[in-house]
Amino acid sequence: MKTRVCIIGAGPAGLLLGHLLRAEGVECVVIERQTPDYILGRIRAGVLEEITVSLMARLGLDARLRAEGLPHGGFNLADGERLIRIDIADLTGKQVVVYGQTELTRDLMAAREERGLEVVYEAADVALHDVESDAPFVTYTKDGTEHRVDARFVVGCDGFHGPSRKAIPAGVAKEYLREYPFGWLGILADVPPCNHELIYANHERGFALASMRSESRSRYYVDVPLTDRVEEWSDERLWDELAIRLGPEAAAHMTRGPAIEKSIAPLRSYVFAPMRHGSLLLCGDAAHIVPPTGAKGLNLAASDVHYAAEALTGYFRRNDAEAIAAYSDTALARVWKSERFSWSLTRLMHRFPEDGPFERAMQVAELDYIASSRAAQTAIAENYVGLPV
Ligand code: RFL
Ligand code: PHB
Repeated sequence: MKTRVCIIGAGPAGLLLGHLLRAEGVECVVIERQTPDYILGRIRAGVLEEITVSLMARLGLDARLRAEGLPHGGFNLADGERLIRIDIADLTGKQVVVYGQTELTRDLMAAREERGLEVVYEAADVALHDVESDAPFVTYTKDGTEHRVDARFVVGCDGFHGPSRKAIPAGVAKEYLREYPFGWLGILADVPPCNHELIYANHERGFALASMRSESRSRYYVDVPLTDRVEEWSDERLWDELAIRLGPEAAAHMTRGPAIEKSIAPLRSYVFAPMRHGSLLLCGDAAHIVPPTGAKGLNLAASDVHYAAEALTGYFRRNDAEAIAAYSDTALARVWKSERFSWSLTRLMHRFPEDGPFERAMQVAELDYIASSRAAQTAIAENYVGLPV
């Protein structure tokens, strides 16, 4: 098969990019290892920035998002008894939308046929070839047959474990990594949320987050040592722990219920640079990971895709290669700012095992400052709602 852009991975980044290119008349195909059901079974991000919402709107695929998404004009930082509300609407004039990654992906998947976006699911042994040349190609096997896709560009949207990043030689790349000494244990349950806005809590027993997917579906997290296994956390133990860490006010409004999903995700900060090598561009988790504190992962994937779509459209419609050449620098400038925000909010809201009284005093001082300063709240709100693209 011959096409202009071969996209690897049909997560949110790959599907968004595919739809944006199709909307501009740029021929492309998406190659994905898993089945649609497998992808929709993954419970991940829940908070959308304006960039993500606006890309869905530009595609005209935002009907359900508008109808079912919950606009949030604020969120809360809790520290012991204290609750600091960050009024993002008042401080920035913008808001975020609570709408699950699963639902966003479902909307993008559902529009494939109508928009003529070709996605090959269950493609095994995906491999990239000749990415340094102007004629790269991708091979894969499906149903026992080997296939080859020739393209002008390959875009790696294949997440942290995909093959795309590995196709860039170590000699030209640099990796930045920070691992955290805990993971987030998440629970999804069909119970109403304990609060109408998100609460990020720093308790002496550890971090907790109260989030949601809808008025009747809640998502909660606590941080746990990396050695903990999900089986050690019965629903009851987890609800008890959430009630303690989120504080008496939230606990009083918390409805318990059986877990629909429960899993532990490790936390890391990771950046791979450059995000382009020859004819290969990387987008989303394929190039970077943020800890979930701040809800940046999916939104960063969306901003990468925005830059990549602009660059590829410019190349095919106006014969303009400049934005392709600048793609890595453009995307990384925003990536690093989100990395910084996610890292600093993680630092502020978690109890690190190596921390002593000094580090705790620094957290208290920073939270005091945030509570009393509109400037500090604005800085947080501006980052939370999403920096401009
Ligand atoms: P994805 O969603 O990982 O999609 C990548 C796609 O590539 C496919 N793939 C391959 N395809 C072909 N051949 C191969 N060899 C392939 N290898 C992989 C995969 O099957 C998949 O379909 O990356 P993308 O599109 O860049 O989107 C990024 C977001 O998914 C990610 O940033 C966020 O979900 C991160 N994240 C969270 N972000 C938040 O903002 N809030 C959260 O609560 C949150 N929770 C999470 C998360 C990420 C997690 N991971 C990756 C372990 C929880 C988890 C468990
Ligand atoms: C979620 O609802 O899954 C969620 C919300 C906010 C975060 C992380 C995860 O910062």
